[in-house]
Amino acid sequence: MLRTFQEHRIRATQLLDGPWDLALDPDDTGVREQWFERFPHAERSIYVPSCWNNELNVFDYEGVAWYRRKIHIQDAQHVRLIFHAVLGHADVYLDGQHLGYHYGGYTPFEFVVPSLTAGEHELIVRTDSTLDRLTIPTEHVDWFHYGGIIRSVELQRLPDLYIGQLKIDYDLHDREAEVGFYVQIHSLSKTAQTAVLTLVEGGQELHTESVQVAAGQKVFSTVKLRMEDIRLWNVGQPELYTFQALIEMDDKIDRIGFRRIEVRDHRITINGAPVYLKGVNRHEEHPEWGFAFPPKLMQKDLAIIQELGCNTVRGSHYPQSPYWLDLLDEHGLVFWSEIPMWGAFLPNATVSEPLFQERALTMVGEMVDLHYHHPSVIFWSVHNEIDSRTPEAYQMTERLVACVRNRDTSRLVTYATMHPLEDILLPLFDVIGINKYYGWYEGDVDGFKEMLRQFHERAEHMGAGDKPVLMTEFGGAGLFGDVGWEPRLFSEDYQAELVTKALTIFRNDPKIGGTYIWQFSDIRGDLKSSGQHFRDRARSFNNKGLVNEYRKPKQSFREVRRIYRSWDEGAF
Ligand code: ADA
Repeated sequence: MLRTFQEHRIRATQLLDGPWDLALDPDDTGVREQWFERFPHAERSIYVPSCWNNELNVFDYEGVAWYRRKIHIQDAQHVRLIFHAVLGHADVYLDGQHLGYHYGGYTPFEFVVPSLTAGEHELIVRTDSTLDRLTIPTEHVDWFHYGGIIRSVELQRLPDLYIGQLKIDYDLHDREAEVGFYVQIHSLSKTAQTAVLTLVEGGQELHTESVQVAAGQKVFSTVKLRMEDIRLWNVGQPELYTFQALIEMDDKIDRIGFRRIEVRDHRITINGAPVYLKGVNRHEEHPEWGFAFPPKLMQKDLAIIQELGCNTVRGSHYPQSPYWLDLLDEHGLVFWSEIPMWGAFLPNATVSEPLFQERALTMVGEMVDLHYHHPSVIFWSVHNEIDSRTPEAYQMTERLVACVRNRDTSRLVTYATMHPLEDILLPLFDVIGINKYYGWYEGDVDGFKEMLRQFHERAEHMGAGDKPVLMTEFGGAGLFGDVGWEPRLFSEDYQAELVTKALTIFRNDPKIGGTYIWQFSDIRGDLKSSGQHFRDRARSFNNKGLVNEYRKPKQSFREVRRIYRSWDEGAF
């Protein structure tokens, strides 16, 4: 299931979930034909969506893999194939014809195939999960990056005139909104057509108009409507509006929430009121599913995160599933969305490479497009822990921030720095995220106090002293079940004490607007890129979770629950 609500009532859609043929191609020798001639009956079958690294004997496989399945088309028709997420490089072939290529991992891409004939068709996807110096993330990354088709592939049947896109935005003044609807209508017809476009909300027709579409063309229709007595979305107050754009043979449904995001006095404000952010970093990952995280478990993650007393989640380190964001929208938690540019060991030379930058810009654009309607998303983050001390980083970051602001000015643009005392990027952002591990990788937990003192001074000096600062990562490992009388390194006790002390320090700093503990759950580590430093990944896991990888609570969970629940959102 892709969303918690139906996106189409008229358009016929089908998920191609289920068994696909899979052939691994470790030497990258195959052209498409050779592969499936060599494996006419397929090497193995794999359930899509999934990650192949969760199957037997492919635990560590990084490289090329071919997927294949048949699709059956009843009567000749136009079809749209949407790949909701394929890790790394993806090439798609239909009946031997190359439909296109996509690079990414966590955002959808699609192909429209007009007039596909009735009968059986062969769909093949070549995926390549290889990381190198110009992929995002690069070969140096500290989470297991997996391979495969991780979100559903969707087959839609399109009429001659169809809705290509529905984008909704608004200007909010108190409880009045000017709402803009941008509807893209495409024609696959050989003759000019007229569409009657209707906009509906809550069973009520808001607007109707005729739109002329020339043969084979697309038109944008812009409709501006004033809405009054708006029910505002906020933390713990998940007021949502569902809109449907309709033409005769087609429709598209989407959902938004009305709220205003700003910053004031080192705080994030929603609808004018400050919200202190109590959060965790969440990887959308599980030992059985990898990144193909099932909706049922998302519901459980949400329940645990709510139990913890959180009002926010950072989606570390890539755009997470729309289903997950639907849940956050519906329960009134706010979300930080980011692209997988993970920089702790990213060579500085890489950030100036045109291909690297182009990939990053595409990823940022696709992230914003994917999550644009979710009221829970209030931060767009462009990178994590790159070397933010250099002119190369500045130049690339300027481009990324401009790319976000060109698409969306209603949210805050941010990043997470690991060099707070030397960082030159502070002025580029609305909000600064700091990742630091006092009490784990460096010094004593009290080191946070001096670091923050110096940071605030420096931020002031750089003209960035007013910006809200969020502690976006801090924490330490605690091996599940290792409980004792004293806080030894790697014990649950040590982790609980470290996190508790750190939270108290941040809470007493009026310039800190919120905290995201590293991390919600233990995750699988990436051993290939592990240097000496990552010898601390016992069990090959990053063990800094408040819950283990099966979501069982550690002592730190109970301590954080006590603390977060005692903090009132608006009280600071
Ligand atoms: C970094 C990084 C995280 C994780 C963490 C850790 O801050 O952003 O992805 O690797 O360190 O556990 O060391």
